[in-house]
Amino acid sequence: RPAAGNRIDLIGVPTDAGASCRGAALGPDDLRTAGLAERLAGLGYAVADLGDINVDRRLTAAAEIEALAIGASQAGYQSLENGARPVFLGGDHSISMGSVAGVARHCRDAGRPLFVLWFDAHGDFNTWSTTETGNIHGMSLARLCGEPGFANDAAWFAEVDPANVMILGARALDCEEAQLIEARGVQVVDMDAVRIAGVATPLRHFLDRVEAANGHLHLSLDVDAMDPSLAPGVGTTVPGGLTLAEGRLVMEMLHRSGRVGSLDLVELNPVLDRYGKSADLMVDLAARLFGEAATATRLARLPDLATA
Ligand code: 4U7
Ligand code: MN
Ligand code: MN
Ligand code: MN
Repeated sequence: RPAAGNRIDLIGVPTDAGASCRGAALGPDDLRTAGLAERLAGLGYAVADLGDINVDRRLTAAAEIEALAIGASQAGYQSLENGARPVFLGGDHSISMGSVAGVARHCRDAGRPLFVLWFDAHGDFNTWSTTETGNIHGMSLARLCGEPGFANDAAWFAEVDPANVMILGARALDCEEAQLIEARGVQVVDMDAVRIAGVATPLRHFLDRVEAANGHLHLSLDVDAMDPSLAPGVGTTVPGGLTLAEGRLVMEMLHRSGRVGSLDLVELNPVLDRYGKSADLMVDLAARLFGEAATATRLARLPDLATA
């Protein structure tokens, strides 16, 4: 059996019940077709594809999301308890209500602080009282951070401390959503900040905090953080996103930190994609996150972590 830390579990969570546009339910198979497992195995990991979490498609959207959240939370918790790193394949971003809750449960039981990097064009910090669309994928981070109005008193659920969350790549926050994010003290590195200071400096500060706390870092990668010219296969494109170089730099810094213990790959909509472009990009970013192309020369060029 390979050493702990060297095992990756792929967990498919095929749903688009959280979005207004259908198609993200096909995401897990599209990521498989793009060769995700093989690419990670090629880096030396023992990759186990645990298949998809199944759900009754006759449920209402909210009930489907809840059922999948329970399944994702339990599968992720089990994967971490087994010493593997769970990679959740979405599905729209509502799946993170379950995936991150399971990771949070593991961290609570293990006595380790959880940090979340929410890589996204959006804040996903709406609640049932602030939402302008009613789409549940726009509420996942709010729910995880303990906003009221969600059924969070279940055993599968655990909260995330908003002070330990950084949203990176934001450029489409709704008005009330932005107020709530600020009130809760979630750090936002939006695209204006990226244009001014780059991705490396804010990320370095965040990673220094994770390191100092001996924390577990979860990356929730919504591919719409990337520029739509690179990732056309998303239901909610917003112009002015991260470049390929910026996306890769983020992944390489995360890899070098050695702190990423779990990952969501979400919001891929194969129906809207062009010749697998967005799926390929997600596989590329995931591979970088797990150390592809991480030569000593390249890593030496990355901005220093205070603790490195
Ligand atoms: B995603 C939105 F109004 N804020 O709440 C909403 F702009 O997971 C978008 O980040 C949510 O893609 C986007 O519906 C959710 C909208
Ligand atoms: Mn752990
Ligand atoms: Mn999102
Ligand atoms: Mn988004």
